[in-house]
Amino acid sequence: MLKNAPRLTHTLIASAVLLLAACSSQQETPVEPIGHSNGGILPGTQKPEAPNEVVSNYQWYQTVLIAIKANDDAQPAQFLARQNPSAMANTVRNQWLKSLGKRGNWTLFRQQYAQLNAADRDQETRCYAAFGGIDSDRILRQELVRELGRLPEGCNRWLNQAAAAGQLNSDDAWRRVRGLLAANQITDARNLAQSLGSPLSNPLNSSTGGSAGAQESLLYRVISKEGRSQSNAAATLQGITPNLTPPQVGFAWAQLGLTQAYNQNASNALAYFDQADINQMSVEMWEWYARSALRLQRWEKLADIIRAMPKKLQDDPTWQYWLARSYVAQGKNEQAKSLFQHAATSGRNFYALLATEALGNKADVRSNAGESSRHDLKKVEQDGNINRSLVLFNASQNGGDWTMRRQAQQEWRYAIRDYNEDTLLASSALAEKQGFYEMGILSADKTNHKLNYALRYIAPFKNLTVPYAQQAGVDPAWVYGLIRQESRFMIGAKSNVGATGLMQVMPATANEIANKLGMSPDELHTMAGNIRMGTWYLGDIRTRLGDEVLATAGYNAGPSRARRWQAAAPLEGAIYAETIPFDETRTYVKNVMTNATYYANLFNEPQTSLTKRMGMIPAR
Ligand code: BLG
Repeated sequence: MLKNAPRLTHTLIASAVLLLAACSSQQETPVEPIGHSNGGILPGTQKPEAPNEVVSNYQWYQTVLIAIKANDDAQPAQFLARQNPSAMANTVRNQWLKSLGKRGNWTLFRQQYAQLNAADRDQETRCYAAFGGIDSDRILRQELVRELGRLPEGCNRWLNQAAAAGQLNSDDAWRRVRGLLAANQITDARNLAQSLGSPLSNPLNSSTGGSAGAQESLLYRVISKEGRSQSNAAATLQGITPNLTPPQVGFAWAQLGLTQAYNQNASNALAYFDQADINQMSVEMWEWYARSALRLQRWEKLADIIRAMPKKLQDDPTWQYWLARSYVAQGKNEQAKSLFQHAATSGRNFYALLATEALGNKADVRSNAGESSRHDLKKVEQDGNINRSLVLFNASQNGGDWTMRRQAQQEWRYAIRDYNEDTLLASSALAEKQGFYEMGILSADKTNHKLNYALRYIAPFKNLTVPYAQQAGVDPAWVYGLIRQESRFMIGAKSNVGATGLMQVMPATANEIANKLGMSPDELHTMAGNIRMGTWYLGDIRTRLGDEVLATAGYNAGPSRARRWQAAAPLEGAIYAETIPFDETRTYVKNVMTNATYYANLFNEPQTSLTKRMGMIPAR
């Protein structure tokens, strides 16, 4: 699966180096951007730039990013002075601001910050603005101090400053210290505790408690990666409980619950979560608390947990759906119905569709939006931002330059950010026509009222996909659902770990497949070879595991893991999927199966129900 765009090494183009030489005059005073950035031309309505201008701007952009890393202020200033508003310009300004903030150049920071629209300021830029006293951002501060994991450097610096000034809610701040310790972010934990006026012990493990910092260090014995995986972790926690505060103990139980849940010891997980302090729990902990009850099908318990969740999480279609199911199990059908209705209107996600089916309806693939009007198409075609994106997309195709492709995607997102549903659909049609499939899907997926299913669920390359699917004995709708999730139809896509092509086959897996089929491993890189390998593998693991849901999980995480996640008794497929302990695979299985159902409906295949597709998973 691809989280963002594929990564390929990018070689600096010779002309970019020339540009670097031409533009790098470190001594020059930074100049103010002229013209476009703030006033005059509205973003999105500028005249299209000529292709060679787009490409040379992109090359210049790359050299500017390198210059910013070397603390150069002249190059970003010159670059920004000569750009139309664009994703590139926003990135440069954000990167430059962070460099200025890091170096404490607040005069220049103030000038540049004012030129970046509030919506275009990234999180760390906002942190530096607050750190430098340029903007006060109380809401962001409250959000950040509730984060348990890693934050960018500028945000940590700001939080430490606020902690030292007594501006942080101290319960939240100490909770963050705990979260950082559990996430093995020791330096950040130490800095925050220090700023709160009570340093952690050194070494951490030596602590016997005492001050706040010493108590947190004592807690580390249980919540650290090593500590929490010991079989006697719960007993250790009970032993040190007299030396700790209730929030510390309540955090540790949640952490131990989480560890048990990830190891699929649902009973232990529930017992530990039950002792947790709910104010200490993160979203991740809440979800695993609920998943543990779900895995055991303890429906009343599940309902209690969901109803105690923070409001925002409770409103997620996932938990709306499972709360409804819990009501059904308890015979409370009326209460269930209104929750199903709510989940069913949340879009076209896994739970929206399951809820739709629970209400007796089926996936609706009738488009209520047809072809875009000439007017809308023209508007999109003449949008300077779309033009920039497409020029970069086409240029990236020539040399297989994935860094440039990623920038083309960024420019597309930037172009469509304020589009209405008509222009979104027109942009989707344009992208699809150009073969810029991932952005065609992105644009079509963003509409909520005007729906075009042919654009949402495109099915290119049918001449290869359908015959290979049939040859492997697998459902073409399933294959399309999988490709849409794996690569969004990007030819030559590569994931962070090396999975390749439309079907994202790993080189090691490709070698095995090639061996069995008498193919050359290099065929992984051809369109036909990739599809042949992927469909065959899918069919093979489906036969071995005996189930489509298991095979989907196995395709992504490996067949032996998919098998290990099976329960001792037959288990509903949706419960199996929701309790997969790998984040990537859990999301993946739900998306692939939902996509497959939409494709099956569009292809007029017989199996049009997601509920039936998910089915029951046999016992391990
Ligand atoms: C899968 C392999 C499995 C392999 C697992 O990895 O690749 N599937 C294919 O090659 C089709 O064979 O199982 S194993 O042989 O038992 O080890 C586990 O190694 C591919 C996955 C990996 C994943 N995509 C297909 O789903 C991937 O690229 N993940 C990284 C995503 S990202 O770039 O970090 O966002």
